Amino acid sequence: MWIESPIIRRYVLSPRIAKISADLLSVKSVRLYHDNALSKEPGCGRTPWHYDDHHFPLETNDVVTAWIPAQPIPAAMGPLSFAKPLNVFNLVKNINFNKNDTSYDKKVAEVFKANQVAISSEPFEMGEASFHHNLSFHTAGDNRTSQSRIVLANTYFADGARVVKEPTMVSGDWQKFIPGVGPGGIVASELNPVCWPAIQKKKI
Ligand SMILES: O=C(O)CCC(=O)C(=O)O
Ligand SMILES: [Fe+2]
Repeated sequence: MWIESPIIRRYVLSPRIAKISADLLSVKSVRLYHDNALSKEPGCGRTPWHYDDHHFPLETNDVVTAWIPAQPIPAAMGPLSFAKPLNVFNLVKNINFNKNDTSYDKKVAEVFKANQVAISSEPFEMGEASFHHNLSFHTAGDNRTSQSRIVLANTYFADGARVVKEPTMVSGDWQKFIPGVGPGGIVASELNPVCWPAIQKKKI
């Protein structure tokens, strides 16, 4: 979207959002992996528990997604919710997902109970934003309102990261987001600009 829309570009390349991402990762510089519009329509079901690592073919764990609602998100609209602490992903990484039933959710609930995992689920007011690491285990409820739940989610990563050697099916459209760079290459295509530090505009 950021390539086509000047408004979205200002948002996606925002030094303020990118600096928060860099600070959270404790890295000096971040680039954009991709932007994303997530519209959960009225009646649409839950976002199953998952962490994002598998979706990004980036050979680094310094990856963060800024998930920013375009309207308030009350509990009934399915706010993004997180399992805490960050290392919960270790407890769930071997549970197999089954798209035909709720066995995955049941096993996750068992692991949470056995390990006293805390779930943080809060509505978002207008202007509130959330940032999640690529290993953060998260979910979102169904949209039980009559309005679309629209969110813009930008994913940033530490400058210098490479594409993994063997991207998988789950890596999705990665070549669209990193054009001209193959497995093992440094992720620095024209679609992965440095968003922090901000490039100084030269005065002429
Ligand atoms: O918006 C959602 O329901 C899920 C979003 C998500 O999983 C993500 O941004 O990583
Ligand atoms: Fe996610």
